[in-house]
Amino acid sequence: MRKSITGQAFAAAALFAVSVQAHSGHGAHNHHDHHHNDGGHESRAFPNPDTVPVAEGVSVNQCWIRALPNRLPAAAYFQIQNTGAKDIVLVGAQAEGFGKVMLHTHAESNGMATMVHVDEVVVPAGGNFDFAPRGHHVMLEQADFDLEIGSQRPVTLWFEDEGLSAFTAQCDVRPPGTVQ
Ligand SMILES: [Cu+2]
Repeated sequence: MRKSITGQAFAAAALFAVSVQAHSGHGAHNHHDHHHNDGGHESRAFPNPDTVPVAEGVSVNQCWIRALPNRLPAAAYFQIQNTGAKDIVLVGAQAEGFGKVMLHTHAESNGMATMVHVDEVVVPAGGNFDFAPRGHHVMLEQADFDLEIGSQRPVTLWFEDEGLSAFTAQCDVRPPGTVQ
């Protein structure tokens, strides 16, 4: 069951574009009823990150992935730092081995916690933005392998200005119960 929540105002709405899709009725992080076709929110296609410049003044730190068993959707968390003089706009993410990668945040709808798709996140010049549990996360879905606790996996974040730039972070894979 999905419904549009276009136009709904969130507390942090100033920081990210209006989300257009709610994942209603889910438990905290169980996206197991996702279908392949997600009503217009297929992962955006990005080129090979090696072919685009590294985002200037941008770093992605302390990245980790909360793994779930049985290849259930996992979530990646990190801090984006922008030491540059211009705001930067995160427009997507990509991760090897996952068929679908999306920017998500949490929101409340009719008293129910839901996850909503985020089109972009602005990281202000000289500022930072946290992807953290209960907030923004990169949803990693349709894994074609088992995430191994203690290993590292690359997650690429895409930024858009006049053109695309990328930053690939190595993310520590942590157990399901990890909260920090
Ligand atoms: Cu999510």
